Amino acid sequence: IGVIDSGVGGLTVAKQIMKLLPEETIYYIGDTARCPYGPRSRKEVREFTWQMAEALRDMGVKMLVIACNTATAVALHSLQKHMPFPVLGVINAGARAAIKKTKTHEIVVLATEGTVKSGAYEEAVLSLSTSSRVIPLACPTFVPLVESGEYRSDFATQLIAEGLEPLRDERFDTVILGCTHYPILQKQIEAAVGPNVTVLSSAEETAYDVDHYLTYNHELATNQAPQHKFFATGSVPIFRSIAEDWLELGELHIEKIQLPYKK
Ligand code: I24
Ligand code: DGL
Repeated sequence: IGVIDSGVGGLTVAKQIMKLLPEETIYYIGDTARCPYGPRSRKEVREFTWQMAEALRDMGVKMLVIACNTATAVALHSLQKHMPFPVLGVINAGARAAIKKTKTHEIVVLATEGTVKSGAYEEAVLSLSTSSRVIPLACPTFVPLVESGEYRSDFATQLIAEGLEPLRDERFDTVILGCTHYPILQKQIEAAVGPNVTVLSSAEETAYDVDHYLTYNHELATNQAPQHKFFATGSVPIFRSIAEDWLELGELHIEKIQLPYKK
């Protein structure tokens, strides 16, 4: 299974897939040299995402998961049309889970600026449930907060409260974490929105989608010792320290990759 992301954040999605489907082999590309995608133009994000998909196509994956919400928002449909294997994104999975959960049909989506501007979550939610209302909120301080490593501090609690301030007068019962990094902040976001609101991670829902797809198509792997491979466009040692800390699988196979990729 190929997994692509703007950097290391998509490891939240990769981890959920590994947990649910431990016999699958993951090939992960993180475009760490050009991360973050959140503030970039649609054109750039689409081009970079295509380069990663083409690299994994040339490596022979059986399906592709776009772990990055920003990349899903702008590149999912074109990749689904042109790649020779199924392509899943993180947005539909999160939207579907929210529809199942909500009672009031008022759903908040927290995401990067790029994802919010694209309107992709509204589109996904409304295509499943026309009676739902989506309240999108860009939280541009959250990715830098996670990447600063200070996400457990009092400062973090305060920054999260400030970021969610625009929701003060809104009514909603469900929140979608529409960005790879936000599951790291899940506990604090839950505390900020209170006990009557369900907070859903697109990362976890995407793993269920992958499972359903492979089960239904009888394409599940049976490999007791899968040899995952990780590729980063930027520094391998930095990628290694974050990935090994996060995945807790011991020493990982990590290579530097150049995009566009030459076989
Ligand atoms: N978390 C993320 N990105 C980082 C980070 C982090 N540094 C500390 N932590 N850095 O994303 C991004 C900077 N780039 C520079 C170029 O090379 C790649 C990295 C979220 C990770 C989600 C799995 C905090 C941190 C960590 C380990 C696990 C989780 C985590 F160090 F939040
Ligand atoms: N991976 C991105 C997302 O899920 C967050 C980091 C970035 O902006 O590149 O939207």
